[in-house]
Formats: sequence, C-alpha cells, structure tokens
Amino acid sequence: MPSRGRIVSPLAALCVTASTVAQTIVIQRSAPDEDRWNYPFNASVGFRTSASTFAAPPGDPAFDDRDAQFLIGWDTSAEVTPGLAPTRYEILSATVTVTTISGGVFVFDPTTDDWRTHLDPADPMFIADADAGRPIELFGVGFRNGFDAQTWTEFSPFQQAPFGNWQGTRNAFATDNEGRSGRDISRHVEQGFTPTPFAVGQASGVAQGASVPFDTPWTFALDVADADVLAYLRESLRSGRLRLMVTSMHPAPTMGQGAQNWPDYYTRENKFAIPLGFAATLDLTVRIGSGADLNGDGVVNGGDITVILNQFGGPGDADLNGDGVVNGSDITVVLNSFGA
Ligand SMILES: [Ca+2]
Ligand SMILES: [Ca+2]
Ligand SMILES: [Ca+2]
Ligand SMILES: [Ca+2]
Repeated sequence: MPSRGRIVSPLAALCVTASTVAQTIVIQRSAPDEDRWNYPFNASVGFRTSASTFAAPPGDPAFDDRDAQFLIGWDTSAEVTPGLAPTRYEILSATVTVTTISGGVFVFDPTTDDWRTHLDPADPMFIADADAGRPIELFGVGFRNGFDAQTWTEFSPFQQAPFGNWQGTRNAFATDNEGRSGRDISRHVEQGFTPTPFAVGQASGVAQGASVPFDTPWTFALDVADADVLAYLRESLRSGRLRLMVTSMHPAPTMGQGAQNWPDYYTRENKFAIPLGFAATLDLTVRIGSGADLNGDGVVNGGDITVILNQFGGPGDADLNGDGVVNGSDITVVLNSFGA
C-alpha cells in the first residue's frame, strides 16, 4: 500500500487539473479488414471468396464441435486511440452484419439452442431442439500457440499441431469470454455447456422457422451491457484490433460434403461482396471518457480509488492518464469525476 503522503499529493493538484472532455467516435465500415474461413481443411486461408459455418457430427472425437467458423476483423487504431486504460472506452453500441449466399437450405432460428440438443439422440442426456433450425451466433476471438491480436492475420496457419489433430488446436477460436476467461467454446458439446454469444444473428425480413433466401443480411447487435462482452470490446479497442467469430451448429454430417444445409457467407474477396454491400459491416460508437469508474459499479467513488491503490506504483489498467504508471495523477482523475 502507498504511504499517506503519496495520496495527499494528488489531492493538492485537484484544483488545477482540468476535467477530461469526453469524445464520441462513430465507426462505420462497409467491409472488414480481414475475413477468414476458420476451418481445418481451408488451404486458401484468407483469399477464399466465401466462408461457411457448421458443426462436426455429434460425438465425433476428431473435430471441434463448432468445426467451421468465420472470422471477421477490423483495424480500429486509426479512429480509436489504442493503449488507453480499458475503462476509458465507453462502448455505446456495436452492430455487425454478414450476408449469407445460399438460399433455401436452412431455416431461421433467432435464439440460442441448449448444448444437449446437439448430442446424439441415443445419448441419455439428449433433449430435442425446442425450435426449428440452428442460430447463427457471434463470439469474440481468442488466440493460442503464440498468436495474439497483433500477430495473427487472415493468412496465419489454422493450427500448429500435426495435421490430423483438429480438436482444441486452432490458432484462432471462438470465445464467449465467460467471466473474462477468454475460454475456447469450440468444444462446448463435448465439455457440456451452452456458451453465451455476444449476439445472435437476426435475419432481415425472414420469419422464425422460415427458410432463409439467397443474399440474406444478418444483423448482430452486440450486448455491450454484458460485462464479458464489454471487457472484450475494450481490450479489442485497446489493442487496435477488433476480431469477431461467426459460428453455428448447423449439422454437416459428411464434413461439408453432400447436399448443403448450412450457411455460407460472402467474404470481402468475393467480387460481388463490396459492390453489393454483402461484405461484413461494423457500426460501433465509443465514447472516450475519463475511465474513472474503474470497478464498473456505475458510480465514481472510493471503490475506484481502492483499485488505484491496489495497483499503485506499477503499470496497470488503473493508469487513467496514460503516463505508464498507476500513481497520484490517476487518483486526481477519479476525484475530478467523483460522484458522477
Ligand atoms: Ca479474406
Ligand atoms: Ca433450434
Ligand atoms: Ca466505481
Ligand atoms: Ca498514471
């Protein structure tokens, strides 16, 4: 803990420090900076002109349950200053769209399905799917094998493990960031849980349970009030790279072969995608605030000063003024917003 003297000093500076003026930034992108079919047998990596999402067969020991995933990403560093304290990024809204290519091969399910509906019907824990079809869900992206937000690109390899070992090995994976864990949810059926997506895709102009026509746009309104989603988005803006993973559990019993019954999406490399508005889009509104509500309880108070004191003298998320160290100046930032 710091000495009393180190706390008193910023109190004295309070009267001469100007309040931070909040700055609101609106990002509107008509195409992603990266998109990638995230699938073991995708040899064309980021160049492919479409991507699909589907599940491995129930109980298949060789593959992730969410076998084929679709990664979309944006470099936000030009619009939103990276490297700030996470709490300074006040995410007001975040909406993403993707567009499916194929028509008449699957039906619209607007809500998440329980993990047990994906089990083999012979499994004693199996329960029937309560509504027709499977949802298209949006998650965050986690990395393994030395990759991170800065080093991964749409041309990075799918995995580092020897070919043939496809479970839990993908370099970029879907995460629901449950409890801010960054966990991989790609094997959620095998591991026995239902992940919470950042958003469930809503098909424009399609009724629940109805067949999805060609070139249907899907809207994902991210739940920015959710602490796990908010933490993910803040860390993304802090890194300057926002990546999201589109996934679904549409059954593809022969691993993407045979009659198609799963969604296929336009990538930015598809010659029709950008001219016709079919590439993934991003609308994000963020306010750069003081960040003073460090503990996220909705009010700037003594609890936030406690967060600073717990990190005092070192680097940390409580470095609100960005001078590289958690110190008295950061307490001043909190005092300037006290009670707000
Ligand atoms: Ca691409
Ligand atoms: Ca369903
Ligand atoms: Ca607080
Ligand atoms: Ca500081």
